[in-house]
Amino acid sequence: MAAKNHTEMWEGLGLNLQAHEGLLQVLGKAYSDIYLSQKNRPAGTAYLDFVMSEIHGLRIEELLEQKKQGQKIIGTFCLYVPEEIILAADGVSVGLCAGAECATELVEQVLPRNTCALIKSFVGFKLAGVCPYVEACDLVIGETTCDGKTKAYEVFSEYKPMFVLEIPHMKKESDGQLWRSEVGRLANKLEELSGKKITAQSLKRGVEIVNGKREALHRLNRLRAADPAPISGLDCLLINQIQFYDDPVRFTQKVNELCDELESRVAQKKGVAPAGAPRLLISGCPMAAPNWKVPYLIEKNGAVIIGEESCVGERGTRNLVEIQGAETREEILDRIARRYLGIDCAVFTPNTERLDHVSEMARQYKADGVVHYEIQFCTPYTMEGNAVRRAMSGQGLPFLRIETDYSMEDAAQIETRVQAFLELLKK
Ligand code: BJ8
Repeated sequence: MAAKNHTEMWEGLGLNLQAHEGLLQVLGKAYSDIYLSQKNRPAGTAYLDFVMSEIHGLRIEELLEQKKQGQKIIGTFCLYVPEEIILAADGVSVGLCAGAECATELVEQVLPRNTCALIKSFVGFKLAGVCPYVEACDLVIGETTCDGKTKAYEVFSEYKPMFVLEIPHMKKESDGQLWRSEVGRLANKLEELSGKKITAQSLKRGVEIVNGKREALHRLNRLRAADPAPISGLDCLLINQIQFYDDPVRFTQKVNELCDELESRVAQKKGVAPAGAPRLLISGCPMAAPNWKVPYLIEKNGAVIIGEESCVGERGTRNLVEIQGAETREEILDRIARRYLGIDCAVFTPNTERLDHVSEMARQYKADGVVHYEIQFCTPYTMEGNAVRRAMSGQGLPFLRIETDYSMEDAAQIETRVQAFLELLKK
């Protein structure tokens, strides 16, 4: 995919060059078939095309340059890891969740076959030696969210230095205290790794950067909900995926520029699909890059996705860290901890906030139907699927559950179900 030759850099990172080349070819083809074939895209999406064309090239060059300047590269797998604290330690945060099948045979030698595709994918990318982000990391932060991830990190720690955060599964006062102490432990670890003090001032700067990024995404969420939709759900998903790789300040600026363009498209009623096209909300498991299968099958059949209740979507970005009145390092860490414990991941029990949030998004964005996206073998989200169905039927909203993995084997079957669902919405 990359225009410049980065072979030397990839070799220096220890990538398996042949397997990596194969991956880039598959990715480049998928991107061209799914993204570049879209009609009426806003001009600002050229930035997304550029980032994707250099996702293993120029961005890695930047990271390696930052490393040379003494900054630490920190890999993460979950929204529970506060980027604000990484930035406050002068680090760079990169998301390592992966959305493509990779080295399945090798993975199944170290993980059970019936592990979710997301976990198999990140382990596969490491075992196959095809991810320059993993190789560039100085430290990888895991978390005790679902059992699959928790145990997979034990395996992963055989290959990379890891630090695992304990995430409570309830939200009682004692859970809040445990979580706050974990946030403090993370700050101490990052100070030790970077040799840089985390101060109230550096935390404030981290909060300002990450809040700015989330505010830009809130603006995008409001604009994309117009009818006709000024931008596709596929492009919005990609923006949400890129936020985990791109420099946060540049990303915020680019999203805001795109939003300026979307404002004028909304005013001119210029859409990517005709006004009145079926509007679907997606809810469920995160779709890490390059997992585009289900949104592609939905939008290619004439519907528009007007929101994602997902960690690669609004679940991850909706709340800001409120630091008004917090002055000291510890007070700001309190606020950060509070904000993150508010994330309504399905690993929590009870988790009624998530049902409220899906309902609120469906109402606010005037969804015609909801698609619940479940990665096969993901117990938390698959279990919650019934509760989401009940909540949606209480609102009179048609609901479709799709349980799948990262392969394309079931694409035709999913497409048929999507088409039948869209027919139902017309009635
Ligand atoms: S805060 S959703 S990013 S844990 S799909 S690995 S849950 S078996 S990804 Fe997640 Fe953090 Fe929660 Fe968000 Fe397990 Fe399910 Fe696989 Fe999952």
